[in-house]
Amino acid sequence: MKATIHQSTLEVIQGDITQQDTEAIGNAANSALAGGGGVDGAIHGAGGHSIMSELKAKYKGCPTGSAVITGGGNLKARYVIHAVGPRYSGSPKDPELLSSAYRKSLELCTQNKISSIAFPSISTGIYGYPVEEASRIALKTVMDYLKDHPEIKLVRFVLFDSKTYGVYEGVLKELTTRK
Ligand code: AR6
Repeated sequence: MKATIHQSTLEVIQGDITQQDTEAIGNAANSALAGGGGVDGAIHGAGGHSIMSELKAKYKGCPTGSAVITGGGNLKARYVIHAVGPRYSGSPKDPELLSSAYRKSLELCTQNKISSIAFPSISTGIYGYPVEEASRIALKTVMDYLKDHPEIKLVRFVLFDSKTYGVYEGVLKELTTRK
């Protein structure tokens, strides 16, 4: 499903983030930037060792709610933006931190003149964030950013499984048909 947000496109699809040809892809990383399972493992696996080498050379970790950028190694995408979402705890800080992880990623796009990015569903796997709540935060944060940042032409959410895709699609419909 696609929606137009001001001058930009916001899209949700079911698929594999490692196969996306957007200029950047987002990663759901941990604050040690140490690699791991889930989408992080898939991105490092497909992108090759240069991504971890660059992370180690340039950054000493990344706080939760923030993001760092590297090249994309063997991926089609030229850049990977490693965002660190919160481990779900039920605290009022969870939504703030999740929103901030997306916003900081988008700010890195603006700073690096990246006009298209694909995101996975940050925090909703190993970190246990309930998908509907997380999808609302993710989509709202992106929509708010796109309103002020027409330089970003495309944001695509790439959901791995059909259940998560269905939730994102439903929430995007709701957010874009509301007056
Ligand atoms: N493409 C798109 N989405 C994917 C892919 C893929 N190839 N593979 C998995 N997903 P998770 P988190 C989905 O657990 O909850 C790592 O160990 C997955 O189905 O990858 O933020 C890190 O190093 C789920 O919907 O990320 C951290 O330690 C979503 O991606 C920790 O996990 C996010 O699930 C981060 O946990």
